[in-house]
Amino acid sequence: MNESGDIVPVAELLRQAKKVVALTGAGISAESGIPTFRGKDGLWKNYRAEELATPYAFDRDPTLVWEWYNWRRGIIAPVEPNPGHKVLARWEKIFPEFTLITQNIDGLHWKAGSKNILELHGNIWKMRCTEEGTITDNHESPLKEIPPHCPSCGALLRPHVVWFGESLSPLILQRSFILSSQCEVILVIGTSAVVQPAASLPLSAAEAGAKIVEINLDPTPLTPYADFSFRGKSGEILPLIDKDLRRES
Ligand code: BJW
Repeated sequence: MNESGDIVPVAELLRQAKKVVALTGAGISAESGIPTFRGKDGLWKNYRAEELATPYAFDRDPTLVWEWYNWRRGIIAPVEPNPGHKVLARWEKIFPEFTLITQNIDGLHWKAGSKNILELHGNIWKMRCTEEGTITDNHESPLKEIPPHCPSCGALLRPHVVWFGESLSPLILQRSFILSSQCEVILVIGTSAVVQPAASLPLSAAEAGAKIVEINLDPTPLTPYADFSFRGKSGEILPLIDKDLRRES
């Protein structure tokens, strides 16, 4: 593992690569002002995940769960993508095959201009009818009605996100594993790498021969498996790698 934080060999690795995957987590949006989940200022320091991000919590108290999402939508709505998001959007244009797999539901990668995104855990700006399964875009913030109801059938709407104990979209998950196992480099950015099955993607990439480049403020369970590990802010490190890529390309 290279923990020196040396940009040059990573830029060189990327320069040779045709198939690149980036897996992002809450850390990439932290510099835009969105709290992460775990850690000292994490969203779950004050709210217990089991109380809010589970289907059982929603069945028990949909109003409480929607109030939490309404609060988070209010935080996310005005924020802008940071330099980390923007570099990933640019890389979609320079690599022959670049796939962005995100655990984030904040929509900031779309806002930064990325187009080829696999959202593993859904999107906070979408709602799903609990009866009909219909998915609709909804950018209202604050929400006028809590909990909101389906305009077509009157049933409860829920956030179109993946809670603990729920399955991820099989199509998105399968595509994520296939692309990870085909890439030459996987960048793992701003995730604590503890939530499954997302945390297995870098390992399946490595098993198939890919190099792992991790960018995180802190070490994670993935760090021992990383070929290159950068300790720092993704909004600073990604632009440095990008600058080196531009310099010699
Ligand atoms: C910076 C930075 C900066 C800060 N720059 N870095 C196999 C084994 C064990 C358990 C399981 C398993 N399979 C399934 C499970 C159960 C469960 C699970 O994984 N539990 C573990 C916690 C143990 N998984 C599930 O239930 C999943 N479903 C599933 O697998 O279905 C089948 C199944 C079910 C049950 C049993 C078996 C099979 C679903 C997981 C859904 C996760 N949903 C959430 C909420 C989404 C909606 C919402 O947002 O409200 O997704 S949980 C939350 O965690 C959210 C995130 O996407 C996800 C990951 O968090 P992330 O992004 O890593 O954030 P943090 O805060 O943890 O980390 C931030 C990192 O950034 C830190 O490391 C910082 O250092 C760093 N950082 N600033 C760079 N500027």
